[in-house]
Amino acid sequence: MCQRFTVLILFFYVIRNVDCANYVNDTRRQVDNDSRYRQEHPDPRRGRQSCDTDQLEYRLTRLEVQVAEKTENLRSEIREGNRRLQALEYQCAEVHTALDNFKNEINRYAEISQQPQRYVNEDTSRLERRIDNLAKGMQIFAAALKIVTSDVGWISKNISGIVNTTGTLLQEHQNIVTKQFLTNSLVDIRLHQLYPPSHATNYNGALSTGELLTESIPKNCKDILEKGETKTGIYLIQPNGVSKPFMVLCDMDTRGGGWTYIHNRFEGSQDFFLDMHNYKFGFGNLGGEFWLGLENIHLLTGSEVNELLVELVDANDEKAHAHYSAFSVGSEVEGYSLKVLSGYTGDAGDSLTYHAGSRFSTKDMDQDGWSDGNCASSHGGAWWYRGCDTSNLNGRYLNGELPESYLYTGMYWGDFRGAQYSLSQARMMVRPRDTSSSPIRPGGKEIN
Ligand SMILES: [Ca+2]
Repeated sequence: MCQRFTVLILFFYVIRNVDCANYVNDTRRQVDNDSRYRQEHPDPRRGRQSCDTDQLEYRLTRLEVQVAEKTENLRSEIREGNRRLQALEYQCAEVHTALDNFKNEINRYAEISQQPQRYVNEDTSRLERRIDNLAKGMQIFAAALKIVTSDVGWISKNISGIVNTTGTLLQEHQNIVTKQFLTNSLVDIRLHQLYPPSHATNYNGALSTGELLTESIPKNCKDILEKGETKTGIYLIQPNGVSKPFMVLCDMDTRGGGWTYIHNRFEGSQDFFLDMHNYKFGFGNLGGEFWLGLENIHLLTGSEVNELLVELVDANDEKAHAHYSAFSVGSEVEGYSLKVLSGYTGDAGDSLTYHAGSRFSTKDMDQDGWSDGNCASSHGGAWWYRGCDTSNLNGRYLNGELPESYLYTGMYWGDFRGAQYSLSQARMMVRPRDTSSSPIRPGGKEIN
């Protein structure tokens, strides 16, 4: 049993090491080749570069996610190995105890056999046979203990090896392409497209002042749509007053298009039970599930009034939406509050206005209106909590009806399927409000 377990550990250890080493080397080769190819073969068709960089971003983002998954798998195996090692050590302790019991029994029988006068009626030969059997049993146990001890030694050695390899892998991980590196590279590439080498002086100047960038890079997805880009996808934007552009996912198809995603969930692969640091700067993958980040959401919505579109899908693929004609998130100083929210229309029900004006709370930062606790930590999510109910699209991805004990903990929208239900898909998108629309009156209702 112990030997089979050791072989199993070794097998996983070897397979994982080969996988991870190959993956790191492949990734490096891929990035080096792409970089070398671009240098040696500049593409005269500038229009295609944007498409290529999108593909590069998508591919590298996927690779980054895969490395993270492999690393996590390796960590899980180490934890499992440690758990099994502890179980084995416990079994060894039990064997030791059994051996001690055998020794005591043998000593007792030996004592009896040396005092025949007290046990004159005992069958001496029967006692001797039992003693012989016990002695054989002891030998078997001793042999088994030797094997177990050897196995424990092997497992300990293997776990040490896995720990060392994991350390090496994590060091290697630092050296491969990261999402931040990728984003910065894409920004540089696109700036290079906007300002070719013949305008190097302007290009460099623009980087330091941001003036030329602000003029040339779209402010949001609606701006991109109005410039003629009608394809849903990832684009570079730079809202007013922002020094550094960033990437966003644009929806150019829904309800007129021009929507900038701030939240997207559809499969549960991304953990959303994260701290304020993650919610501030964003997490996930623009090509998959993600939270854009409170800072970016504030930059997008803080200086002009935006619409908010919330689209929901339940486990039976039934859809619903909630549209708010005015939405704005405050600054960090304001607790990234749900500063403006009004003008609900839709068929999902209004499960957000209840929270209007509330600050954003995470499991490590309680800014909610519940004085006895933290809604974000007790309900497994992060949201603009006033109280702990009505909605939380950052709750746990549990997909479907929930037992009563899971009330309020799923990814839910109270007026659509209730709080004892976790939706299958949810996305939130913003778009600058049409300036020809009616102004917003304090208190949330529109002036007609
Ligand atoms: Ca509280």
